[in-house]
Amino acid sequence: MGSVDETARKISSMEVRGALDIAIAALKALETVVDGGGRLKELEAAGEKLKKARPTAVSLPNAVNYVIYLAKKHEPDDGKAFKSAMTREIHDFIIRQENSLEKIAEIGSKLIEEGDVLMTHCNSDTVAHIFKRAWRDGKKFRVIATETRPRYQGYITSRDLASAGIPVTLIVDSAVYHTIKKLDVDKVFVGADTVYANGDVVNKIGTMQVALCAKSEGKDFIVATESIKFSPESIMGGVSVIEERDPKEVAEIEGVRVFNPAFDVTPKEYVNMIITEYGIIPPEAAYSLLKERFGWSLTGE
Ligand code: RUB
Repeated sequence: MGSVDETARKISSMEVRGALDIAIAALKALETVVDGGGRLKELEAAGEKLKKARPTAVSLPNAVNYVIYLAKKHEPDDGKAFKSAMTREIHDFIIRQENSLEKIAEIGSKLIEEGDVLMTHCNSDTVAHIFKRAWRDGKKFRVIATETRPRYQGYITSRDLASAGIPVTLIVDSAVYHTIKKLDVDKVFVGADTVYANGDVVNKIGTMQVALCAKSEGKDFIVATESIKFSPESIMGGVSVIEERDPKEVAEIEGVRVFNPAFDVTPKEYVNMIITEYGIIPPEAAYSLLKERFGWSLTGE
């Protein structure tokens, strides 16, 4: 289980971060279990470890649960058949996730217009793919990236976009409202860690503040997410555990308590649209997408 332990450690410590990358890393770790001759029992044990690595992004349990579903399907197969079927199916699932990223980039890039001023919060690979695709297509625009305290994922976004040639302006998180007005932001794009069946979106702490500012100024607030981040449990009212990280990430001041939540929930009323690999949907359509795409997990198999 070396690779499983190592992957769980990297996810917890945020060496691997971002909801899609977390899911893909978990899938690759489960592939190594299959490779080492592991079957349903071993995959279940590995899956539990991986799920515990970080609590909020539903892409992680969704990825693990899908592999367990496949393992149950193939459990009657003999060792060799099990291994080859599981290897192929997990591999195909990873490829589908990577293709989803490209599809969302293609769909989302069409929403960007010449001369746009765009804003983003945190670091979403999905959003970065949209921006880079639009830039490659020849559109000229600029991006405002929030710093994203306390882990500064905005630096990753800024460097990534700048290296693709996209003009980027970095701001502190508290400058969002002023900047939307002063620099005339047209649209806000963010990623997601979890999307609930009612259309509410869980993403990096501060996302809701950005959404409030966007709504107050009448700007589009757009969420870009692969369907692996939709939460089947939320159909029955289940909600994500909002991760609270080490206070030391924020500050160490004697006699002062620090509260360090890593995510927040943006209610659907603040979300204009969700871009998925199946197309653009209004947040209210999250339930239908879940029923259509997560049938395998909703049957209780
Ligand atoms: C990352 C974050 C990202 C989503 C989507 O938080 O909130 O917006 O995970 O990312 P953290 P992606 O840095 O705490 O993991 O589009 O890359 O899946």
